[in-house]
Amino acid sequence: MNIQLSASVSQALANGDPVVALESTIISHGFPRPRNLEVGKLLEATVRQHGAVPATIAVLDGVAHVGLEPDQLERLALEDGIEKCSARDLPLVSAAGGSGATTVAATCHLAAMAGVKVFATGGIGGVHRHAERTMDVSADLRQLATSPVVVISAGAKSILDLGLTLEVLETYGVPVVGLGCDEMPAFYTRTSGHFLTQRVDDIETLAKAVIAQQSLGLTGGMLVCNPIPQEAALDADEVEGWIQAALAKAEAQGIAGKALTPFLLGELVERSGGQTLGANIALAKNNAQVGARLAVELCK
Ligand code: PSU
Ligand code: MN
Repeated sequence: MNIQLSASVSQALANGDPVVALESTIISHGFPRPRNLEVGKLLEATVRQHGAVPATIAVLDGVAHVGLEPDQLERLALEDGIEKCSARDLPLVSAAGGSGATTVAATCHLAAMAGVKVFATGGIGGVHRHAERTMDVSADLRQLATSPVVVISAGAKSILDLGLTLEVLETYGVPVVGLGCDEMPAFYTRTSGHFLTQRVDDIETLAKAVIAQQSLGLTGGMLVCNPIPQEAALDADEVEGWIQAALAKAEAQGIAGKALTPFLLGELVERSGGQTLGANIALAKNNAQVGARLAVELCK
């Protein structure tokens, strides 16, 4: 078997109890060691505190795991050679017996296969700036259109073109809903200037929308935009400065493809003198909390 559920996830699903998927690229490629292990544990603890079972998803020695034991989470955070896996990388990493961290796309796919309906992350991948030239559009968007999973995010970093990202999500028929907000949040900031067409203000209404999506025969996922808590938000102009510098360096070094997003994330940490890390933890925790509350509501 190439996919394995942890004992706690398998039991929760069998009992109809709430489960929240968590991605692992945020751990392996999003945070420096050993902070990344603390973040992985914190997100799992947050999900538990709010009444759901966490299912961190990753590939270890060729097996796709939905739910990790503490020693497996530690391997993921601390081991060298953990590959960033989007959905298309899963077959090859699995066949080679390799280990990989799953992106939003790969996590959505594996969560859906296991029967997990809610997934909390930090930010999704999307349409990169100048995609009209590079055609760099994250597979996260296509997977959101395919896998029946609700993704709780703080929007997307403005290393991307958020306007074009919303256009592609519209084309793919993915519902995008602001949780208590009218604009697509830009990860570190609560606003972006890009307005959403749907908003909900409470988890009960969000859960009703998820159930309606299924009963209307709409087969894909949903993107929930949950802005970073006010007290953790960063200054938009300062963030834009770091992003411009990071993008210029990537262009100068010819960084493209799957290496681009991790490169830009690393540059932001460095250029902000680590300021981005605190914000990133705050928003990811906030999303884990919302994910758990939604999963609980959906089980009622
Ligand atoms: N954006 C972030 N943090 C992240 C990622 C994106 O702010 O950790 C990761 C997620 O795992 C996301 C992936 O699914 O990068 C997108 O990569 P790409 O653009 O190569 O599809
Ligand atoms: Mn890409």
